[in-house]
Amino acid sequence: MASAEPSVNFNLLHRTCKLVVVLCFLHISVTVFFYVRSLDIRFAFAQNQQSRDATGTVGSTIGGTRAAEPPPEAEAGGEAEDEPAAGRNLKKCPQTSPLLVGPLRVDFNIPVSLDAVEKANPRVGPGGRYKPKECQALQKVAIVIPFRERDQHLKFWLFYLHPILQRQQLDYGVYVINQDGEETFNRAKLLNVGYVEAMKDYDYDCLVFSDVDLIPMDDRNIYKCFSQPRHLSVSMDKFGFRLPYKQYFGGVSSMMKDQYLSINGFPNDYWGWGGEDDDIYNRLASKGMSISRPSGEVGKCRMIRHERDKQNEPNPQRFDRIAHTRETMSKDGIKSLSYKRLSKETLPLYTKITVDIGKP
Ligand code: UDH
Ligand code: MN
Repeated sequence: MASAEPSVNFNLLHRTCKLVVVLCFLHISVTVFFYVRSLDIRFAFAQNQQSRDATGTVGSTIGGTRAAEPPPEAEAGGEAEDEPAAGRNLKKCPQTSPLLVGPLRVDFNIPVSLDAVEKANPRVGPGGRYKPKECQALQKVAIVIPFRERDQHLKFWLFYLHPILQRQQLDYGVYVINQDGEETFNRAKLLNVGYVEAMKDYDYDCLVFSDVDLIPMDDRNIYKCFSQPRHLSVSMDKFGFRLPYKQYFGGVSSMMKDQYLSINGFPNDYWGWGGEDDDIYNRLASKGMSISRPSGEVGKCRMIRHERDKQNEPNPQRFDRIAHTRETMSKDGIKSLSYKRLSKETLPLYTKITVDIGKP
């Protein structure tokens, strides 16, 4: 009878050991998972935040995406560092920037602070203005963002876009047009305000209109203008990386100043979500313009997931309105725009313009 006891103890010991081994294994797996994930995030940060040193070379902290090399158009002169490009007889920037790296990792789990974005982009001036100093930019681009209560999204936008836009060698400024008050949101009217306000600052020749929550996944998707109006967000994650329909013009688009003016800008009368992008498409089509687009590969982008905002419900009038663009476009547009500017803040990474645009 005495022999039963040690065997029970042995079984117990055996099971306890097994449990300990399983727990250890679980612990190691979890640790490895989070370690690999943090590597991923650090890599994404390094890749997207690569900066250029004073000589215009790409920094070497990039995570192996590109070797440091001086851009071919860089000047060897000893001019003052922050002297503007204009008036220095700089060579024109090349058609394709040598600083581009191609596909980018875009991740919205990284904590982002505006201070850190500011530090990572020392060449971006007040109001979110930048121009390359190694060459004369091919275009002067105003980037207009319609906005209300999306501060988290704006942080990500600034974090990702400033490094990309600098690598694209653009002379650019960022304009966040903030709709004041609680009335129904009006995206297209805010974009018209952006046009007027940006032109007061500088002789921009190209306008890029971007939602605050859309981030390109490839820096070869150049935020500039083309001989035809351009649709840039052609391959969004939320649509399974494809165009939802052929005429789709929402998200991010660009137009030369004269293209924009030739369609009388955008409609001011689309309150709430939807339809304004189709109206803009109709305006362009009615003037015989076609849409230029990057390839599906270069045009990949991510939208930061979100719920529908308050006061931006789908506009029930949108179908009726887009059926009559041709009749309404000459009356409703940039020529008939009216709004009240409440403030203009020249912040370190962008210009914030708060406006009263009225109500439906
Ligand atoms: N916007 C704001 N604040 C608002 C509303 C819109 O800043 O309150 C701007 C912002 O730039 C945004 C853009 O307008 O990116 C377009 O609005 P949206 O992002 O709401 O449009 P989207 O088509 O969303 O992405 C539709 C609602 C999705 C609901 C999904 C529920 N799962
Ligand atoms: Mn959105």
